Amino acid sequence: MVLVLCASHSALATTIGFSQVGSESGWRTSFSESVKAEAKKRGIELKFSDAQQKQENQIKAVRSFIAQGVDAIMIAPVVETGWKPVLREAKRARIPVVILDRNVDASGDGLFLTRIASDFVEEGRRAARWLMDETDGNCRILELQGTVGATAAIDRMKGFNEVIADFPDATIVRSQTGEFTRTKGKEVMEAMLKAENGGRDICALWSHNDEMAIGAIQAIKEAGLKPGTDMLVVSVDGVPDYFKAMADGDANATVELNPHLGAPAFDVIEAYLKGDRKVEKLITTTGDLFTQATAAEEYAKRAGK
Ligand code: GYE
Repeated sequence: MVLVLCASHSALATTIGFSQVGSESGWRTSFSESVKAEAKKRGIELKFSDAQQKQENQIKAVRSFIAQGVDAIMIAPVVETGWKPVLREAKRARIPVVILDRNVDASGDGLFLTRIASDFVEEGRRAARWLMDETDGNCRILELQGTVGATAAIDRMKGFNEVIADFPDATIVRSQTGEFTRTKGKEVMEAMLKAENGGRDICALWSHNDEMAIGAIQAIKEAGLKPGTDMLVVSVDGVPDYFKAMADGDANATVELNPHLGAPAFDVIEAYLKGDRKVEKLITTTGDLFTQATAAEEYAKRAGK
């Protein structure tokens, strides 16, 4: 499905195609909304395509953007692999491509202008450091992974594991994908709890995003445990619903992820189209870790937006 969101009538308007992963999480929805709002503000004609978490839909969308002769293409890829052929097609058509959020395994091939993303490895490290502090490095952990093959899942796992490797009494006892969604997070958590004696000997849940953690919190409650107390919950994103869960005592910590990737992406594209060829290959954003201590006030700030 390709939707034209902002049809500017000016002949000089820039037309940009944006292939988005889907709407699997609150963070993703904020990201899409912020790109649409920013395009509107700048008078950019944005062709927005929701891939419903399927790379094949993304590749089709990108081909259709190329066929329509857009001025630039932005891709927020589902997974890292399998991008080179379509990126080569865009290059042949001389359409600049900007990668947003997760990565593609085509760095160094000159197939895209730049990538704008946060440092997912560092997010995993921050989550782990908080948990190791909180538990003195003694913790049996359940892990909910994001989408298999997605940079956000690969790198968060890497960063987290790197930190806990220094703590012999910290172990990940079970790790499964919850595909970054609330429904799957709950379902997989139910199964993991069942397999782990109802979760009685589990000290924490480490979830690759807030959405799965929120689903899992429900599963923990249904198993008769108190999330946030009997089992600590740490994740990434910082969506309003998770701040609410922290304020209610059901969750403990999250590393915030900036969803406002539209403005820097449009800046790069507009500069490039004006002839500026000095573009950095990677533009990173970083977020802080938040805990229950400030959750209520942070929720009030975010819920009002
Ligand atoms: O954390 C999650 C989303 O790719 C970093 O994808 C992103 C992740 C984000 O669905 O909520």
